Amino acid sequence: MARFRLTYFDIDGGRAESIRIAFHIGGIEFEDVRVKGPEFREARETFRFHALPVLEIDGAQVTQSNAILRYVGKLAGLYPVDDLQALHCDEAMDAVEDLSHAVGRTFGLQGEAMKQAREELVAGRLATYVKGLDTLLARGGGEYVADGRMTVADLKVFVETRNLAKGILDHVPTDLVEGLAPALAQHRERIANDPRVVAYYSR
Ligand SMILES: N[C@@H](CCC(=O)N[C@@H](CS)C(=O)NCC(=O)O)C(=O)O
Repeated sequence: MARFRLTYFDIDGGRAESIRIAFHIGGIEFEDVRVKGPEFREARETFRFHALPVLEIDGAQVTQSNAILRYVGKLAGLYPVDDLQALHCDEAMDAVEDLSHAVGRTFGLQGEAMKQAREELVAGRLATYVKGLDTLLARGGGEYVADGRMTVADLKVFVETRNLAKGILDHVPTDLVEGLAPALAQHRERIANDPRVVAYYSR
């Protein structure tokens, strides 16, 4: 097996979290490099697109969280072989990326500007994406996004819906998902309680 080194910020969430969980579930050894802000700023230009996550495979750098997640998902048996199910997986993963970008645009704002931006976000893009993800879950049969089992798409959706419920985003109600899409909130609990995910968090 190749030597894997995954670099991301030292947070329990974000764009690398589903990749870390997938590595763990697959029993694939990897170096889990967690950087803090100043370290990132110092090393920023060494990363191809000056952003994280970055995966090094035998020293060669690859970027883009969904591309990496798909790759690790294939290695870990968490990505569908069937092309249509794979498409359904990709759709959910890319939708979560859109949602992350929308939330990311409100970072760094202060006071009233932050409040206004977050309220608009909650009523607009967040509501649209939470409801949209709910329809993807319904299409997958209600329990999982695709393939009738837990895949990397479920991990990615779970990390995002859990993030929304943590209370770390000012002006975003922690029960937003429950209110708009109860089945998606149940999905978050289903994935959180999956023994493989429980094992990751209790490692
Ligand atoms: N399309 C990229 C986006 C990567 C990205 O924006 N990463 C953020 C952290 S989640 C970052 O490194 N931000 C720091 C910066 O841009 O200075 C991906 O999916 O990996």
